Amino acid sequence: MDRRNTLGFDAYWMPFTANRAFKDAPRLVASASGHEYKTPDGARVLDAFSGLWTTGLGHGRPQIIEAVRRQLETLDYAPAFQIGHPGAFDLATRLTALAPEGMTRAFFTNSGSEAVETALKIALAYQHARGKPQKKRLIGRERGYHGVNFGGVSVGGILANRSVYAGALLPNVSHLPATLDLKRNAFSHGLPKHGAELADALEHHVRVHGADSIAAVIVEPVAGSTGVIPPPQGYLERLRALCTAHDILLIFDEVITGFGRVGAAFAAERFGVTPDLICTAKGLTNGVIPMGAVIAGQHIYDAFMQGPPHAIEFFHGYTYSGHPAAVAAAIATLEIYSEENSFDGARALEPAFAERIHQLRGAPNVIDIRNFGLMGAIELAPRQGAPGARGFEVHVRAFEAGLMVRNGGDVLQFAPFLNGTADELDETFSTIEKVLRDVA
Ligand code: PXG
Repeated sequence: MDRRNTLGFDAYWMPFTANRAFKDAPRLVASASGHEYKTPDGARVLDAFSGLWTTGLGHGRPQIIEAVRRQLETLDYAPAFQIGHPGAFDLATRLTALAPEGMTRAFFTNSGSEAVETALKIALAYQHARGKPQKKRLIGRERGYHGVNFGGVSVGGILANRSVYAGALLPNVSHLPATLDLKRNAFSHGLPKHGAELADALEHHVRVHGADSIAAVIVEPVAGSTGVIPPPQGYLERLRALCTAHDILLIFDEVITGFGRVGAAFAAERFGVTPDLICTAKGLTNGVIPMGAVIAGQHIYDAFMQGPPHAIEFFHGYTYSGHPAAVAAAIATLEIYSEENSFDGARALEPAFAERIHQLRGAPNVIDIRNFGLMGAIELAPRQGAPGARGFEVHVRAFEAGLMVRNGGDVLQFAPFLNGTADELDETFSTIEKVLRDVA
C-alpha cells in the first residue's frame, strides 16, 4: 500500500517549532520572489525578516540561481579532503578580502552551528599548537546563541537550549553576563549608553580560573536570536583589550551580523574591533545554499603550519566543506554585494528603520525597542503566567495579515532587506501596530 499522501503533516518533525500547534494550523509559504512570499493559496506575505536573517538581497536572485545551475552542470561535487576545486580558493580569497586586515584564512562549513564548532576547535587546537595546551576554558555569554551543536550550546547562554543537556555539555565553560538592561537602557536608539563595564566580568574569570587556563571568548557582536541586544557603547573595545591583555582569543559569531546586516561587511568593521576568528553563514550565500565559514587571523593559521609538510595540520572538516554549489552561490552573492553596494545601502536605510521602529513606543504592551544596523526588536510585556504567548500570537496574526516577522518569546524581531524600501518599513510597522492593538 502506498501510504504517501499529498500534504500530510505527520512525518516531518519540524525544528524549533511547536509541532502540534503548527500541524493544527499550518503556516506555509510555497514561493518567494523579491521581498515577498506567496502562500499555497497565492496570498502575498511581506518578508520582514529576510528569510531567517539569511536573504538580505531578496529572494530569487537570478544571478545566484544561474551561477548554481552552471556550477552543478560543470562540477556537481568535488572531494573536500586532499583535493580541491578552483571555486573554493576563489571564494576564500574574496571572503578574506572583505574581512578586517590580518584575517586572511577561510575554513568552510555548511551552517552557522558548524562554523561555531569549527572556531571553538580551532581556538583549542591553536593554544595546543603554540605550546599552551592548558588553555582549554571557553567563555561565552548569557543570552548568547551559537547554534545547536554541543560546543555551541555549551558556550551559548540560553537555558531552554541547555538545561536538558546539563552534565553532558562541554566542561570548562564559563559565561559573561548578558548586557541587556531594561532599567537603564530601555528604548535606546542604537548602542545603549550603559554597560561597557560588563566586559570586566572577564577579569573575574581570570581571577577565578587563571588566564593560563582560558583559550577563547565567543560573543555575538550584536546578539541576534535572543532579541537583538546591541552592545553597550565601548563594550566590545573593552572586551578586545582584556582578551589581548590576558592572551585570550576573541571569537566574533557574525552568523547574523555579517554581510551588511549592520551596514558593513562585518560588525568587526563597523565597530573597529578585530577579533581573532569570525564565524559566518546565512548571508554568505544569501541563504540560497547552506554554507558557513570561519575566517581566521593569519597568526592562527601560521600556528598550525608546523610539523612535516605532508602531515595534516588540523584534524577537522566536513564532506561538504566548500561544496561547489555553495561556493558558486557564495561567489555570486559576494559579487552582487559589491555591484550593488549593498552594505552601504543597508547603512543608508538604517536611520529610516530606526525612526520607524521607534514609532511603536507607546503601542500596547511594548516595554522596549532596540535597533542597530538593520536589526531590530520590539519587546512585549509577557502575559501573566504565559511567557512567549503574546509574542507568538503576534507572529501568527501578522502572518495572517500578510507579514512575516519572527518572535523569540515575547521579543518581535525585524531584519529588513539590505535593499529594502521606506514603503516596506511602513507596511511592516503599521501592520505590527495594528496587530498589537488587536492582541492587547
Ligand atoms: N550563531 C548565531 C549567532 C546564529 O544566529 C547560528 C550560530 C547557527 O546557525 P545555523 O546555520 O546552524 O542555524 C545562528 C543561527 C532567530 C534565528 O530567530 C536565528 C538563527 C537561526 C534561526 C532563527 O533569530 N541563528
